[in-house]
Amino acid sequence: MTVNDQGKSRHQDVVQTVVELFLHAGAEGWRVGIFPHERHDADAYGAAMSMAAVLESIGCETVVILDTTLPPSLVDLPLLKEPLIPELGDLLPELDLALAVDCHEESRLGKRATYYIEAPRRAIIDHHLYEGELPPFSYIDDGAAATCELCFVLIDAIGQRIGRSLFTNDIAILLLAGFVTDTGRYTYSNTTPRVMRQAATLIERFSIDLPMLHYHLFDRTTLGLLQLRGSVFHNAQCLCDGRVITAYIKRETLERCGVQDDNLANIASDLRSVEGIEVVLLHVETPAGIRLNVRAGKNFNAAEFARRYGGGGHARAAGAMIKNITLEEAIAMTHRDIAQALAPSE
Ligand SMILES: [Mn+2]
Repeated sequence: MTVNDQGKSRHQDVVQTVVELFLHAGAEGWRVGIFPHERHDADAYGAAMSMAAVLESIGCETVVILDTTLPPSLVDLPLLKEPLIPELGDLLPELDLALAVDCHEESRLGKRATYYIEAPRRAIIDHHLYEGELPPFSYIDDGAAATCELCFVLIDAIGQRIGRSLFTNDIAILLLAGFVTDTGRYTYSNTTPRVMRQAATLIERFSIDLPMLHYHLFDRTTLGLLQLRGSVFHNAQCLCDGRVITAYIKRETLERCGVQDDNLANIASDLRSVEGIEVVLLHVETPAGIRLNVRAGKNFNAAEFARRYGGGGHARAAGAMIKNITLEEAIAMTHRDIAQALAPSE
């Protein structure tokens, strides 16, 4: 059952069906395994942790199953359940129900997919676009800004059925974390009136330190990372009549600033904010070669450009590793190629 192409009453039916399943699971003391998508973000984590707490409070036993330890931006969120990480050697108990949150395809679960598939029953809470057949207990609404928005609906509905509210201060923090990250602090086009009403309700009912929550999720950085960003912004230059912005990061700068290679993802996106820019080229000197990060607006295909160098990715964000070449040579080559790619065809 899904809701995206159906009316409001249908939506209510799906919510009721999933609520009944959870109440039955609680009454029977089922063990529920909760599976957020791989490399979980705040929405997936918030949905998994809050549903674990709610299902426990109605009688279930729960396990939250992750593929990796928490990224730094999430370590200050409430940990309501110590997660199991099979890839780090944790053994999984037998499950009565597997619940996928913030995803619905097995492929989004990585190596954990086998545990999910082997469970005798499956359910889904998700807000991504879907295709094809889904198992019966699938609460998927691609009009929702976040999976946490759908968790709010479910937690509220379960509470109404049993006559006591199941929201807690920790659950409020987890749901808000999902809301603000998936909506980019309520700025993306997916922001719904409902998610803002839910946020208002949580802020009204609980004492939430919003500045601290946002600091941990978005703003926290290190002096080294700031200095690295400074050096990138300093060497950035525009090409092709201001349609392209290009910059580089030298190995020695990374070392001097004490920044890990995997901490750089946002810098290329930051460069995209420059007015009039259609394409970003960020060159990073790594031990394996020159990594090229490409970001593009809707009139340029970043993946196609990255494929010139054996890379790939998405139309808006792509990358390639250019081997056996110096930083200077790589920059000269990509500058020549981007000018050619953007030149009007004759
Ligand atoms: Mn999400």
